[in-house]
Amino acid sequence: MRIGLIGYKFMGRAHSNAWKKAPLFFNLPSTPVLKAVCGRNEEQVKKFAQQWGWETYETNWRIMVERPDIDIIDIAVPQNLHYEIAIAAAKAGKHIFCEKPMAMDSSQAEEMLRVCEENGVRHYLNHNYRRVPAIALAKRIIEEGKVGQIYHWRCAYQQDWITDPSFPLSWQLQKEVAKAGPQWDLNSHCVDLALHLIGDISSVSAMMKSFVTERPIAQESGSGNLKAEASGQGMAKVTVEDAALMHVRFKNGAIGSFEATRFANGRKNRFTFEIYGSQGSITFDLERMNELQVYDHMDESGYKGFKTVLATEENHPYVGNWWPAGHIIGYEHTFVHAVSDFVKAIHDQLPIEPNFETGKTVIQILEAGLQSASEKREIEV
Ligand code: SOE
Repeated sequence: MRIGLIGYKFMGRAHSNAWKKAPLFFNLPSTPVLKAVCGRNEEQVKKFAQQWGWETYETNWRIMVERPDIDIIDIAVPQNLHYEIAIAAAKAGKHIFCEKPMAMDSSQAEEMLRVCEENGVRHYLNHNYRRVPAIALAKRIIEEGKVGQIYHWRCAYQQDWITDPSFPLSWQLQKEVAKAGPQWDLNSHCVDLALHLIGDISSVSAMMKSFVTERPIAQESGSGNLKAEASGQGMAKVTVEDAALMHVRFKNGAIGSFEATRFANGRKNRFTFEIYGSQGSITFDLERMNELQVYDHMDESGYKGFKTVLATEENHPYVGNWWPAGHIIGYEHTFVHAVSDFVKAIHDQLPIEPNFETGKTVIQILEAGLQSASEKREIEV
């Protein structure tokens, strides 16, 4: 399967690593070939191609999606470009591996899904945390009925990379490019997992907050890896929120909370969730991503308590392909799991999630959150 990657910054690196590693660690029915990478800056994209082993490069994504020697288009650019690229790629008959958040709004998401279906191409949306072994284990435990009826979902995604008011106005802080702040970037992950682990959401009430409303204008090129440099051209308005809080009702009767912020000083990329049910409970913390905390309400009285399961044993999802038990894995491995599953899904014609259908639902919920915050009322989804 010949890959064409669009974008070569933070996610471009994570995806390149994944395509390279997947056939080495997973028994794939077809080997990904790193055919071409695309970026606007020729000097930089050429260097990237050489460093990461991409056979060729392009500087125009429209040329890239039409290339007959490419089977899969991997979209690793900001979300304002996903719609146009995905539609063109689907029309050109390419399968699509797309970074999150899927799109700028639900009508874009709906059309992306429709055009993929009409053209018979496969689509995968990279909410990579579903493929953290400990999270896949949480799913298994819930499906086995060990949590029972779920009452609560409680989730927080906390970062601190923009708390300094002199951090420049990078693309993530501009509405035209990012659509929203942590509501889109971080809560998209959280909502995807809530749908996966708990179930459908029926209503949303939300609150958004901006703490710093003006920032130095950034250099246009951006430097990737959540960094940016000021251009020296003065200040401009921040057009997205810095923090987003949501409360939801699930269709199965559970209730849930989401806290997504870039203003939690000291928290670099802390993603935690807690699930409380009639038979047991589960908690997860991305900063300890190989572990799952599991509470069994049926344990003998006097011996009840959360236990730490180290999700690195051979019978835990994905990890048997890596190292012996206890030899932990990290962030980048989730991308390897994702591309491996995608290659298998295409080759063996298996279903795969999350996909554009899931993404459309996620975007509808995030949108309802923005609407709820601006109208100050609960919104039915
Ligand atoms: C930045 O907030 C970011 O890189 C997200 O865009 C990713 O999806 C998340 O995995 C880590 O944080």
